Amino acid sequence: MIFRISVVGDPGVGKSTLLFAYALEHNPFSIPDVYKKFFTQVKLGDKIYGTVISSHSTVEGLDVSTAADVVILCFDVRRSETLRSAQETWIPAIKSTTPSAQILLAGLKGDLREIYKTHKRLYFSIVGEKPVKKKTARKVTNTFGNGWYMECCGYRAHEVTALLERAVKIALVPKEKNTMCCVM
Ligand SMILES: Nc1nc2c(ncn2[C@@H]2O[C@H](COP(=O)(O)OP(=O)(O)OP(=O)(O)O)[C@@H](O)[C@H]2O)c(=O)[nH]1
Ligand SMILES: [Mg+2]
Repeated sequence: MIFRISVVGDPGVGKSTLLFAYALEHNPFSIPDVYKKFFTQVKLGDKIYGTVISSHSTVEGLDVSTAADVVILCFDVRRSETLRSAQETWIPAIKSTTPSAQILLAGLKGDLREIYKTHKRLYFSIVGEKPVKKKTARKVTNTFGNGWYMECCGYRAHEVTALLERAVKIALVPKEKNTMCCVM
């Protein structure tokens, strides 16, 4: 069985960095085209799942041909407008083009939240707004009803791996069962 995972979100939220980090960690001897589509193997326990990962920065890039089992919908925790865009633009587009896809919301650049905690004034002077609250992001998951939200920093291989593994775990369970039993 081969799963299809699509990593989507506004330009600049960190999708390519995330995929490059994953590819480098797990396929260090190949140079996959993380900017479009690549094949990888995701290991869960003693099982290996073939997975095709694609990436899109505009909703126009989504259509039936790009249908995914799981869409990792990314936003930048530093830029609240990217979460708004996830809610107002991406979720409706995913629902209309690939209604069978399950959505996992991902807050990228999680390291910046830590910088905010330790260097509030400096962070403010550079970014000009507080990081998006986790609870605000979780509320957005109500739009698609499963409560799945994860944060990750694209520079930390273990966090990137955890995100991709989570997506494959979601793909393993049919949508109807996932909505009946919400795991987080
Ligand atoms: N601090 C921090 N910066 C990041 C992280 N991930 C990506 N960036 C930076 O954010 C910028 C955009 O990252 P990309 O990975 O190119 O973003 P993208 O979503 O692929 O952008 P498009 O291809 O334009 O859609 C780059 O300057 C990255 O170095 C992260 O986890 N933490
Ligand atoms: Mg990119």
